[in-house]
Amino acid sequence: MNQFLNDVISGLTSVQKTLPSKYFYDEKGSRIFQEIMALEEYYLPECEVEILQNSSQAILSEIQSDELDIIELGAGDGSKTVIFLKEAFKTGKSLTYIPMDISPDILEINRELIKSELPELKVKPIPGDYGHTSESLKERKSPKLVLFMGSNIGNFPREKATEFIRFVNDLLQNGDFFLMGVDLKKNPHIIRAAYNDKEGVTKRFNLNLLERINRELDADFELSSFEHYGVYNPLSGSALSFLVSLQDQTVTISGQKIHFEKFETINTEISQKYSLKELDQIGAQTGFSWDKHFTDEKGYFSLSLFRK
Ligand code: AVJ
Repeated sequence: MNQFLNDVISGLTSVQKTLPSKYFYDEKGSRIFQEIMALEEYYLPECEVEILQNSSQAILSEIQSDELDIIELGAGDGSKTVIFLKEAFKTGKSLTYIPMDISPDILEINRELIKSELPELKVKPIPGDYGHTSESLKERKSPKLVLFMGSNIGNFPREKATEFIRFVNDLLQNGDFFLMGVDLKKNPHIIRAAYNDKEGVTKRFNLNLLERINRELDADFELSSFEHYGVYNPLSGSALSFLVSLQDQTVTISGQKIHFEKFETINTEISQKYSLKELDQIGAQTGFSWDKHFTDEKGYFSLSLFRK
């Protein structure tokens, strides 16, 4: 069974056509995402790095223990986490870093980076997705700190995000911690611009999803007849990305025909934004006893620490 094909067909035969954003990240998509992270308009990474540089010590001082397992969900290349790990190392705690990611390739890059910057740190990478690896996580002894950075939580709609945080809470014992990077509600113009960059990198990122379907699922999307559309709705706090069909057209995917009306849209991504108040509520709803927010100077982004 091909999960990718199933997900694509099921998304494109829904009344509102959708495609899951997790499929953005093939090799080419991951490279385009690196370009997004370097964009002037895409403020998220630099805010998170600022917080890591200024607040890692304060975050660590909340965690009183000589030993600590640091588990990172969706770890990626580890280039931001290493800032935190260096500070953690300085505290003299006995640390084990457990990066998890669906991509074994990125875990290899992560391993190299950590090895060169922190050669003495114990590292135990686990490849796989969150569901499959939760058992091995539960087995690890406390105290634990679970990291979920980069506002990856934003890719879940609100309800699913709460479900996910409850799932994380379930992996923890009383006294364990969860540190989550969250993009905050702010001037809507700034959020809108982050998903509508001048150079059109985000547009390429979106269109690569169709290109990937052409490559991997024997499809014939005509890329020039789809356009990128990004909006932010301050009422719901969601930034949404769409691909708009510029004409009435039929596409064939592994032998299956999918029809697009002129200006019909495919929703390709949600990037949900939160306020600190909403994060407090979510923390309480998902079984945490308290939370504390560490933000950048401008108040654009939060590293929120939750204690079970
Ligand atoms: C990696 C999910 C945090 O939603 O901001 C960037 C992905 N999409 N530009 C985000 C993304 C378009 C990003 N996350």
